[in-house]
Amino acid sequence: MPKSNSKKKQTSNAKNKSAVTASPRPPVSPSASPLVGIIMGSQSDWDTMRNASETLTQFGVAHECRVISAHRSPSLASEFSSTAESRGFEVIIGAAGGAAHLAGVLAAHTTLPVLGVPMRSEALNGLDSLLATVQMPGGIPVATLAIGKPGAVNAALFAVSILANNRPELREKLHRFRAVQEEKIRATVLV
Ligand code: AIR
Repeated sequence: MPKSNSKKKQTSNAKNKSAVTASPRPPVSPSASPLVGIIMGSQSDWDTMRNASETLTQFGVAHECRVISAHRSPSLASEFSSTAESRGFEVIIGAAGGAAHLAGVLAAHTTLPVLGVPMRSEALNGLDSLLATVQMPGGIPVATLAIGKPGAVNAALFAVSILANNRPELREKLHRFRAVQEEKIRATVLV
């Protein structure tokens, strides 16, 4: 992970944003001091998970996006998760489809909060991913969000809520986000 002299943990990283919008691949190390790890089981999950990355960027939250498979690269999954806390991460988002064990495996190796996002699968439309992610045994929690894009966006918003517990400026941004959201609904006119 590249280091930077920046003292700020939440940065609106312009370089990161252009990588997110211009590249079809998840950026591996988009910011110097990432607070949130967005981990996905395959490159094919990026189209969905870029929504999580873009939401965090909108809030100015430094994050890192990576492809790590619980099945195809199990030792990388345990290595990432078991060292995440000491590297300054505060929340991990784990997204996978089908036999979606990634979030659970990440959670098994850390006490950081792990948010699971089930990917919409071809065979079962994401029901397999949902059940594989949500049905954790008691003792190792994964907070599971909705299937697909709404889950990706909400995982990022949930991560912001967690970080906002001791960052008043993020709490304020969340209040503003909700106010704008409500204002759009109030202003909606059906023709
Ligand atoms: N996957 C990858 N390793 C383990 C799992 N469960 C998931 C990915 C992706 C799906 O398998 O998260 O949603 C299909 O991956 P691919 O690479 O075949 O497109």
